[in-house]
Amino acid sequence: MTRALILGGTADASLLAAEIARAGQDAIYSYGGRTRAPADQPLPTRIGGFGGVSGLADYIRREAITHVIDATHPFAAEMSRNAVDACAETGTPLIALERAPWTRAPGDNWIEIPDVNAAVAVLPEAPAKVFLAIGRQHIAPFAAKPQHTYTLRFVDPPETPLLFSADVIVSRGPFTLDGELEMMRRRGITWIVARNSGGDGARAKIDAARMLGLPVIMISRPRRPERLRVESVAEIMQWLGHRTCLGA
Ligand code: 3Y8
Ligand code: NAP
Repeated sequence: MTRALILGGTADASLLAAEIARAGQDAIYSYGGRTRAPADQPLPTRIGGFGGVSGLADYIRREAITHVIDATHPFAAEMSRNAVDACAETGTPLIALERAPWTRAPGDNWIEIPDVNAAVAVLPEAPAKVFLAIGRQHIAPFAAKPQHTYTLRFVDPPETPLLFSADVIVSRGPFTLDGELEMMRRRGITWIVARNSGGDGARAKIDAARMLGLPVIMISRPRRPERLRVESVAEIMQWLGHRTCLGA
């Protein structure tokens, strides 16, 4: 009897959960507990870490999980590593639902960098208006260049004072092109810092930057462990043994 664990937290994971619920497949949806009010899912849901590799392995055994689907974000590298190790330890089949990275289109002005710390060095010395679309966990390095006017975007309001003065937009996405264009024009944004998340939920800012001719400091994805990886919900359903209508 199949019982799947979805490591979720992304728009794609929500789409998968809806398909799995429609198919009547026994599954549990898991959030890391990063946001105060994560979106409801049509499946039994757990929230919070497992307690490392051993905690996840114990969970898999205790809950008699037969399949694990890593549908976390491309930057959730630790969760993905833990899933590979825990599934190897318990002999549980694992697959990743991972969307392709965004690629440059004609007109894009990207400066690609390996990690967020390199982003600060790319910013100019002269004061600029910078949109940091990288959430809250990795903004500390920007305190090194307080001369800029920063706009941050968080899912939840900040609980602690920021390390530098900045204007915070509280919004969980997905975002629209018109909304991003209006925000960037109104704030006179001249630089954007983004992670190469891929997917549609946060792509609008990249398209808006191109239309406005703005430079994007694009943080490349961290290396992820090798594991079976697909890009569509239909392929996950087939992996679980469900026939899906062709071209789904
Ligand atoms: C808790 C689940 C949906 C979900 C929306 C997608 C789309 C918006 C792209 C910008 C970039 C950012 C951030 C972002 C994206 C979607 C999707 C995606 C980027 C939720 C969610 C959880 C999280 C965690 C949160 C992180 C933060 C990152 C904001 C839910 C809304 C910036 C990543 O406050 C915090 O601590 C937030 C932490 C990890 C990265 C960071 O370091 O701050 N996501 N995002 C998941 C959990 O607890 O397991 O609350 O409902 C999911 C979404 N995030 O259904 O449409 O591509 O999936 N999320 C980045 O790309 O850099 C926003 O603002 O343009
Ligand atoms: P991470 O750094 O890879 O993981 C850190 C720890 O958080 C993991 O070791 C695990 O704790 C716990 N964790 C992460 N995802 C979990 C999940 N879905 N269910 C249960 N525990 C989870 O993860 P992250 O980058 O902070 O991302 C956290 C969540 O936000 C994930 O669900 C991810 O899909 C979502 N998200 C992240 C980003 C991003 O930019 N990173 C963007 C959008 C959405 P234990 O070791 O204790 O098990």
